[in-house]
Amino acid sequence: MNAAMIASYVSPENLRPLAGKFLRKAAFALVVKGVISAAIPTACAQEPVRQVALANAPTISIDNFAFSQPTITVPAGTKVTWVNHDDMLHTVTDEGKSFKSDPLDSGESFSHVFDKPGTYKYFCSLHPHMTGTVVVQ
Ligand SMILES: [Cu+2]
Repeated sequence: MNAAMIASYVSPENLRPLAGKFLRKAAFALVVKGVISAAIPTACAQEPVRQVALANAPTISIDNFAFSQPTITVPAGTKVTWVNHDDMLHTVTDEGKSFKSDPLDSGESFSHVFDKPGTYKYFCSLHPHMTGTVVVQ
């Protein structure tokens, strides 16, 4: 291979298609990166805050002789609050006897902090057909 052959091989005409392909790839990568980095901050900024708020202080309503969330799953250390919205006394009573509220009048609430992982089935001792479960992870 002589100098003239090498020169023609690496001439701009030969390099241009390669360079064009490379530049298109690079531009595409930048666009994709831009779209992703533009989308991530909003998703990351909002999601954890909402999840933490829900995870830290879940509230279960008692309405029409039922617990509004029959089953909830929370991390250990979570404080769960029940609020009675019925015009009727209800209790929140653990089957395993680890917690038990006094009879709650309309508008009254009861809270319990779940420190130990496990499945806690509870009911209303005045209306035992009212049941719920707290799963602590
Ligand atoms: Cu009840």
